[in-house]
Amino acid sequence: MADDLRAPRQHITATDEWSALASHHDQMRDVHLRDLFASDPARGDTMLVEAADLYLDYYKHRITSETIALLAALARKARVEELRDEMFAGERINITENRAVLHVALRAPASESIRLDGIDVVPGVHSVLRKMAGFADRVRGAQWLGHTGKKIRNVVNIGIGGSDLGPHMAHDALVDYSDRSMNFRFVSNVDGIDFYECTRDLKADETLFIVSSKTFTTLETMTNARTAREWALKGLNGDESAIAKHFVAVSTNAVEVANFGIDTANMFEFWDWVGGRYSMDSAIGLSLMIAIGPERFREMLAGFHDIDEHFRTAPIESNMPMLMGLIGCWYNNFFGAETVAVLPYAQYLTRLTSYFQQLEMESNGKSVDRQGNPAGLQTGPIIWGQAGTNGQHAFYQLIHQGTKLIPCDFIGFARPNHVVGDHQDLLLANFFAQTQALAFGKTAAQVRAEGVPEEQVPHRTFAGNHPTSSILVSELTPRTVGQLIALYEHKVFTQGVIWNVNSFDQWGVELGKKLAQAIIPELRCEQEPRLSHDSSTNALIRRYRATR
Ligand code: G6Q
Repeated sequence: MADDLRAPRQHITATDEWSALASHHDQMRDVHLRDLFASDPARGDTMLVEAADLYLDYYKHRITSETIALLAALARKARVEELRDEMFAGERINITENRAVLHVALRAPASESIRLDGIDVVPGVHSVLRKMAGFADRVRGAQWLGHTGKKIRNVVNIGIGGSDLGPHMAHDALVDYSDRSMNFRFVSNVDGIDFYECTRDLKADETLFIVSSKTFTTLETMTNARTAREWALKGLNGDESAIAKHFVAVSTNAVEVANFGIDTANMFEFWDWVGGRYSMDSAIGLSLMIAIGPERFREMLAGFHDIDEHFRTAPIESNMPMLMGLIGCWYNNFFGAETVAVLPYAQYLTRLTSYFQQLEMESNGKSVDRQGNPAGLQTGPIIWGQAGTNGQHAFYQLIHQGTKLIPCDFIGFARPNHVVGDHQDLLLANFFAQTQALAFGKTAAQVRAEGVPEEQVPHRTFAGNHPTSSILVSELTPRTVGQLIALYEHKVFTQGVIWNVNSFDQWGVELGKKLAQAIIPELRCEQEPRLSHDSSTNALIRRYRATR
């Protein structure tokens, strides 16, 4: 079936469904949210969707019920539902790597079965989960001790990209559920300062390194892992036999794990059908599981599964990830919006935006379609943002009064993890007020009515008509974190299908890696190397060698 994905097809922009949306856009382009709300006071009743513990309010979008109907027709034309079913059925929809895309199997209950080439992958997933749980419990319960018999107090995940951003983000999101007597650190950058800062106050005999790498060949991770090995040996009197108690691996590559010197009995496996950026709920989440415990980790998996089920079964018009994906296409492809701001009103979610940055930009940052032709339309937007309210005192100015259209996702929680005075009401009041201000702005007449001097009126007028989605969740828990991540995973999937790109490869990261390999010896060699790059790169290398 997945072979169909390569077959020539009508370009989505040449379909009647696209043309209908283009005509509809002509009518909607200049319509203001003020008018949409004024002309249809009951608008809100239809622009809400709930899925598990997530509540999405999409009233404040420059859409009508007709827009949703036309977008749903587009999704049907692009075969979003069929492709989704192929993903869940283990078809090799990652066509450029000839791989299935089965992160949904990572959170399938043991009672379910998902087949890949006729073999059910769910038992293997649960077997690894049990192995992780046993290990996490032993580390947390001080049954797994360091080489000198000390309790493990520090866990350092070494990984990068998909092997770092997910566990790091989720650890920070769920730190309130973690064992606070332990330290969890994440080393990713090949800049030695990352390793230095993460380990400078740690003792080797109390530290466990988890080397997380799907391939176990990634330059940054292997460099940091070797540095960690030296660091640990130095702190453990050079005793090589100590390594076994202080290093474990998460990988698909047992051969390289063994070559590095980690006993494969201490390797936690995952599979090539799990993409790096879709892997935080696989063994890549081992550091998180040690932090929050296996039970909480399973709650998070249940949250992912809640949204998988919603995505798999809800009709397009009430399917939260599909709606978010389609509304994103509306701005990206018809209004020409180039970016999306993700603004979590939750301090624990400070890393969420950079996690989504990889999820969305690595998945849909493509300019070639699945047939190998130029994509012929705008694909993935730039994702950016940071936790509110801080951004309000910084970049929100541009969203409110700049010249760019920036759709925003606001994310907030009704109940705080800890009640601190009346902070929560202030936080949420800001969230709601920002979406209001962005939508409705402030007219020149309103500004004048406040007695503002005439010369200041243009400066203090807000055009409004800036669209926002509001995602309100009852509480930040492992389960709701799982739900949120799955929501965005499936939103990205929906958009990738509309744009006809392969959301599951990432060839774009390859070129720079290869070129770096050529430059490394030129920086290391004693004698002045003969350089044959472009003149700018040659000059940079010479300057570096002369000034280091
Ligand atoms: C994610 C990408 C990429 C990958 C890293 C680390 O989807 O593939 O971010 O996760 O390059 O790769 P390894 O896990 O193989 O070290």
